[in-house]
Amino acid sequence: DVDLHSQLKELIPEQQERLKKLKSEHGKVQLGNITVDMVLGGMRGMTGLLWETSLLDPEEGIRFRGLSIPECQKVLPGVKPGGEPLPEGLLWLLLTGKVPTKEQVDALSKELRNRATVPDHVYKTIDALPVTAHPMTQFATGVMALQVQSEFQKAYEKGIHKSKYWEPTYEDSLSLIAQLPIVASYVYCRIYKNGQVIPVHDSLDYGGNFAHMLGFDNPAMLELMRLYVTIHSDHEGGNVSAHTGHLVSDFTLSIILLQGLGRDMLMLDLVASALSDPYLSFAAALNGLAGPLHGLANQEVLLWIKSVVEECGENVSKDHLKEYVWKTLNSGKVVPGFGHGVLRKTDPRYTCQREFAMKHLPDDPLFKMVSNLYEVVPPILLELGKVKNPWPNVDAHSGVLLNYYGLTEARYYTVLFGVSRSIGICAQLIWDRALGLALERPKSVTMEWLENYCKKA
Ligand code: NMX
Ligand code: MLT
Repeated sequence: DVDLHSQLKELIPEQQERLKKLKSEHGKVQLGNITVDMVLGGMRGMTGLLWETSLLDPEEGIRFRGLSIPECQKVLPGVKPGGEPLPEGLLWLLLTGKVPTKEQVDALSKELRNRATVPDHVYKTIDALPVTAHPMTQFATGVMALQVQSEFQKAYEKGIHKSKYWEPTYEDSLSLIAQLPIVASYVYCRIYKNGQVIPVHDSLDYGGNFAHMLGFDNPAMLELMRLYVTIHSDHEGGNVSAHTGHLVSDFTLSIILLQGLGRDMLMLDLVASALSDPYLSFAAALNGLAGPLHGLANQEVLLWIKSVVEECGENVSKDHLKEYVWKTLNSGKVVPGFGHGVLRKTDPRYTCQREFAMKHLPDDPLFKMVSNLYEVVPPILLELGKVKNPWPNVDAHSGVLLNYYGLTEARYYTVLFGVSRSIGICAQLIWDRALGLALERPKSVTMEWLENYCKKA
């Protein structure tokens, strides 16, 4: 069967049974002890979420439905045999747990193209913002404006039965994933190309089409975009954006654009209400991704590298690089692209981008600098004595690849991350609804509560 929806329909009852069994047979099994350090340390190391689509191992990195990145590169269909994986194939894998055939992926590419239309009011909403607004602000605002179309919201208002929640969530999710490259490329063209937008191509795949709409038709850049979207799609459930999307699907976060009294005004309206639709949830996730310790780090890395070039030139020596790293640290800043909340080794997403660079741009001076940073930064971070993971993460590498193919506008990079992340967040959101996962509401305590508790412990 080439239809993703029918595959999912078949799978859902067996997974619902599986969860029921897990709850009834093992509901009381303990998963670990919570320490005060964990409460004070951003819940690091605390197992507290169910996330079906991917799992992160601290040493080995991410596995999508059990498959590592090199395995995905091997088994997921590409445009040509041996090519980079098509993100649609990954979406299929995340949703069904099965590796799709090329035929299934082609059908999904077509379905996404068919859903790729954006109503006019979305552009007008974005246009109400100053062109100088950060690309992530423009992008998230566009996503909020898309929400007007939500099938889930309409169905909920009509009184849909909870057993059917997953169906309009599926509809919204696929439409949202399909629409995002259009909104994202609109933002790009608005800011950097005087508003000259490029329409959706009528036969290209998802990643290829996105690169095309940004104005890039070099086949290597199209391959890079397929790889980029695939590896940025999902990183289990506890990272800031995925967790926000999952959590906020229990709360409505709406940005309302008011165009009254002759001036534009942006107002943030936080309404507590269960079951926010995929548009609302994903807009919230984007706002989390826009933080510099999370998705914005890809922008920060390239800007940092460019500041090195400005000060020391492209062929900076390792000793000079060391000095620059220390200067960054001594001015109270982080070295962007290094470290991680869970990983304790080099991020395999970094490694596969490094392999891409060695194949396609081995002599690029900025790639050489990234390679030198790989040698120079970890020992310095270790010397600080507090950094738990001195190794590079995904963001340490992505910018120089994009820059090489002409996508040089670093402030835009997190939008690319955002488009990619929709695939993981939406896939899990469909399962959240299919499995009827509980509203998330952990307990918080005060310092006084902790002090009293510890006195008695
Ligand atoms: N440069 C300088 N200091 C660092 C770095 C770094 N790259 N990484 C960690 N530290 C510091 C951290 O700020 C903390 O200092 P303090 O106790 O003074 O607050 C200390 O080391 C311990 O932090 P960790 O437990 O190692 O890291 P944590 O889990 O808190 O944070 C990151 C993880 C990713 C936020 C952190 O490593 C970081 O700030 N890295 C740079 C930004 C970055 O690359 N973010 C992208 C992550 C990937 N993504 O796309 O989301
Ligand atoms: C991510 O891709 O979400 C980042 O690596 C951050 C994380 O996993 O915490």
